[in-house]
Amino acid sequence: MKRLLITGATGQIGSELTIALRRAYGEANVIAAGHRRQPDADLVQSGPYCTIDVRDADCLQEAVRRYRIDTIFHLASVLSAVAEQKPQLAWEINMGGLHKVLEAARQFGCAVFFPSSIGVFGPGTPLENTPQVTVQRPNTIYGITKLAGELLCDYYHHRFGVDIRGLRLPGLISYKTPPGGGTTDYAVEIFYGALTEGRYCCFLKGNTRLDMMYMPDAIRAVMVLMEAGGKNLIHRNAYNVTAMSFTPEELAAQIRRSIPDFTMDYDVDPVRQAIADSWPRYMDDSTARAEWGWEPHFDIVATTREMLAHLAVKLARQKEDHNVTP
Ligand code: VAH
Repeated sequence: MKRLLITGATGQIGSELTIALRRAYGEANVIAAGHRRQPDADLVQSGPYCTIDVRDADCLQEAVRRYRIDTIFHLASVLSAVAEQKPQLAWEINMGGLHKVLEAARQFGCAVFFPSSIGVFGPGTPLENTPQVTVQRPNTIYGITKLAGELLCDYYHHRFGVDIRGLRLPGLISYKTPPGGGTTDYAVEIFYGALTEGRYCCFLKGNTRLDMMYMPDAIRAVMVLMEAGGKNLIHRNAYNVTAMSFTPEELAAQIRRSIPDFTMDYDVDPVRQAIADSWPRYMDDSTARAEWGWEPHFDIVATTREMLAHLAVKLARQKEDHNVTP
């Protein structure tokens, strides 16, 4: 990989993946592309940035040509909860955008990273120790686009030889960007609530168990997968990967070990609860471990410690900037 394009670079994964890739491959070789959200200073000051609507094939191909791209990290997507509110837009962006990225990759000989999700599973899937290969009948538009995306990626790999690789990512926990409309957003919002108000009102039931991962583990998984030797990648579109599985109650208890007075109450969102209930409790990620050496580094204890420490610094800096700003 030498010249990288990241779509959705202003999102939760993209904003951190861009910085990590720029450190690894050189700032000038990593082109960040956003559309809806405004890029933050880090992103614009650390390397090239351009605006791309992934539904616009000409704009996408012009960027691939102009920047001599050889690898596309395609992160632009509508997340699960927003997708249920806007299913037509979700299909346009999640499927239409992916198809245009795959066409650009086919025409210009690029490799592609595709972020699939635990959302590809649904009713009928074994939700405990969910296998790499199993029943996949998602009943959310988000899950349908991610499953169709996996199949389309496999088609472009086998039919046109495009080097595409993907991960079925769990809920991702990070402190750098605010949550973007996903079902697992509670696992990020809870830390803001704990540090700013000492409390949080959770939109999922306290016993809702889901796979989760701290963002640095996700970033490392993407980079290790994209550098792995292609011949070993049998299940390339896409690998189950997870780092931990917990419930809101368990995460709250972990936070109370640092903030004893933290309290949580519940106002369950039926839409996001129904989505969460259709997703795995915990996946079997042994295939990723076997085919390209996946290994998580952060469990719930380390993630909670890291999130509270980094978010406290971020919030203090925002408060300072707010007080200083005339
Ligand atoms: C969502 N955070 O909730 C995303 C992710 C597995 C969850 O795909 O939609």
